[in-house]
Amino acid sequence: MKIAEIHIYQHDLPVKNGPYTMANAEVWSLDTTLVKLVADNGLEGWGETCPLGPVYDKAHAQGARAALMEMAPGLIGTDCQPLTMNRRMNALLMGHSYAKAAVDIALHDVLGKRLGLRVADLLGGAVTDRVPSYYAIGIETPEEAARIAREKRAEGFGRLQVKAGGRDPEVDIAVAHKVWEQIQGSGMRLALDANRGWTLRDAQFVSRGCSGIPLIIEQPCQTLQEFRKLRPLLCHPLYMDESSEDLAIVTEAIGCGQADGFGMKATRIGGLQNMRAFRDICEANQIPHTCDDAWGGDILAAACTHIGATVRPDLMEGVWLAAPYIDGHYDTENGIRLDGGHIALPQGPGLGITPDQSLFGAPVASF
Ligand code: 0XW
Ligand code: MG
Repeated sequence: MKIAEIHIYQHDLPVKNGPYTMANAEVWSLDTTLVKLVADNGLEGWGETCPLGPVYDKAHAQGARAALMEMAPGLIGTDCQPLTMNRRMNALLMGHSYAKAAVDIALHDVLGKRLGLRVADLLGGAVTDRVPSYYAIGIETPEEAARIAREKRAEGFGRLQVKAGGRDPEVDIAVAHKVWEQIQGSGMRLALDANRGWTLRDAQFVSRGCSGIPLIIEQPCQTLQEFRKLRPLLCHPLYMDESSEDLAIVTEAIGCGQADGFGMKATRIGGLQNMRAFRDICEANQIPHTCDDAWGGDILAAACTHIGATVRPDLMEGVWLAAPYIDGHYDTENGIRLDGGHIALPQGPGLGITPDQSLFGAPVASF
C-alpha cells in the first residue's frame, strides 16, 4: 500500500470558557492542522498537529503547514510503513517533528484500517480499554484551585496537574497546599507544572515551601542546563516536558539522572512511531510519563489515547485531553470523551475516528 494523495486542512479551535492559562501565556483559540492521506487502495488516514500557540513550544501553526507542504510532493508513492515514512520525511526535511507527527499519525490510521487493527494494537497491544486521564488546573487563586480539585476528585480523576509560575512563588506554594488539602488520602497524584516559568531561585523556593507534599515538579525552568543544576536541589521528583524535544534528549536526561519522569507530547517527539520508542525507553528505565499533546481535536486525542492504552499501568501518568475546552467533536459518534477521569479506547480499526470532513472546509493544499 502506497501514498497516492495528501490533503492539508486548517481548522480553528476556539477555547470554550477560555482562556486556557499557563505561566506567561493564555490562549483563546487554537489553529490546528489536519492531514488526510489517501492510499493507492482508496483507504484514508487522518492526522493532526495543533501547536499551543506560537510560544509554548518550538512549533507554530503556519510552520506546520509550511513543513507539510515542503514534504508532501516527496511523500507521494511512499510505502505506508511507519519506519519507512519517518525515514523518508527526515530525508526531505530536517526537524519540524511536530509537523511530521501529523503524517505519522495519519499513516498509523490508514495502516490500521488496512490490517483491521486498532492503532493501539499496531503499537504493541493495549493493556486497558479505559485509559486514565489527568486534569490540568490553570493559573488560579488558591481557593479556586481547591474548588476545582474537589470537583475533579469527585469526577474520578487519578491525577491533577496544577499550573504555576509567572507570579509570586508564595502564591504557587499556597495553591499547592490548598489543592493537597483537597486530595490528600484519595490516592490522587499531584504535579506542579511551571511551563518553564520559574527561575532556579523560584523553583527552589516552591519546592522547599511544599516539602511536606508528595508532588512532582514539571518543567520548572527553560533549559537542560537548569535541569542539571536544579535536580539535586529539589525536595521533589523532577519531570521534563517542553525540554524533551527528541529521543536523544530523552535518553540523555534519563542516563544523566536529570529527569525522574516526562510530560511527553506525541507531536513534539514526532508522532506515534517515536512515541512508541519513547515509551519503551521509559519502561526499560522504570520512568513514569504522560502520553498527551499540547492541544488538538479528536484525531490527536485518539492518537494519544491509543499509545496511552499500551503503557505499563504503573508508569502511566495519564492522557490529557483538550476536549473540555472544545465545542463539539470531529466525529460526533466516536469522538474522544472523558468519563470519570478516564477515556474509552476507540475500538474501530486505525484511530477509530471518522472525522466529518465538512468541518474543515476545502484543503489549503492537495498533492
Ligand atoms: C497540560 N498539557 C498537556 C496541556 C497543555 O497543552 C500544557 C500541557 C503541559 O503539560 O504543559
Ligand atoms: Mg507540562
